[in-house]
Amino acid sequence: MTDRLVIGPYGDAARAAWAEDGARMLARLEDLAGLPEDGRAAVRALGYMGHEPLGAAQMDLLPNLQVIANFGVGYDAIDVAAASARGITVTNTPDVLNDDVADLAVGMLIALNRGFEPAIRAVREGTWATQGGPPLGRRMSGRTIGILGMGRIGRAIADRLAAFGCPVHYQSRSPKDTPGDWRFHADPVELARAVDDLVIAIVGGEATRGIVSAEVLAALGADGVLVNVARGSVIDEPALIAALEAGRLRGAALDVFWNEPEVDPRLARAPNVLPLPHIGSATVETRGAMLDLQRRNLDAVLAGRPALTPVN
Ligand code: 8YV
Repeated sequence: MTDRLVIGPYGDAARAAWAEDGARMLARLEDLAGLPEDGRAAVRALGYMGHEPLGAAQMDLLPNLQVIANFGVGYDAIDVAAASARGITVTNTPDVLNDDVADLAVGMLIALNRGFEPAIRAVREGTWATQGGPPLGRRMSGRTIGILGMGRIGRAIADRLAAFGCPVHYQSRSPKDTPGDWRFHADPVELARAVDDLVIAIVGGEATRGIVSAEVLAALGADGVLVNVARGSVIDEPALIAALEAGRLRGAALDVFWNEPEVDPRLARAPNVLPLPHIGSATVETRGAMLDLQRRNLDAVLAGRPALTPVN
């Protein structure tokens, strides 16, 4: 009976790697309860890929669990306090995805400001020939950009934007060691008021739920665009929909949503929204590096060594 259990919608390459490790695989968290008791008792290491809440109820189904290795840097789906109370180590996959998520955020900002979507449509639907090109976009280089959350990913985004000549402002719990001309704001509303566009790179979880409030959106203003590569939970989604529908915000590029993979049709279909299916880390290179780190975390704990990237 195997001591490794893996849960989540892994692709073929990852499934082959887990099979090499002798891991048992389940597609969904809810399948856990269907495992026989002796199979659950054998599990000492759990690899998790997903955003469904994994809490005390699931942990108690695995009485000998020593480690939960999350496939992702954000571990807001996992009840870390419940894990700690049970002596379970939780690990994540930091750093290996910084470049991909930052590349995507900058791409989203350019795509919104330059109007990629109406431009692509003009070619595909033939209106370029009949009605001329799409409406003019806006210059992205030089726009003042606010970054909400100056962690490792926020920093990678800001470094790229600095190269575009964009003045950088940011909000985080405390000022960070950044180039001298980057401006710190303690308050998200103040940050939104000071910038043209806002990029969200803050951690998810209860502490940041709804931090991008109606007030923040109002402060960003009708010429502003919003980019979210963090978690859907950080935005007050109904307030965002209202602002977009009323033209109180120029646009939003969203890689994450409240109820993903279900997306509110008002966001999925709005012409001023660029919706993406949570692809921040979704490259061959980065997903491979994330899997490697996740597997090495499981191996380390099972071998009695310290985890490589623990969060508790
Ligand atoms: C997901 C992510 O892990 O790293 C994170 O926090 O959100 C992503 O990389 C990935 O989509 C698998 O769910």
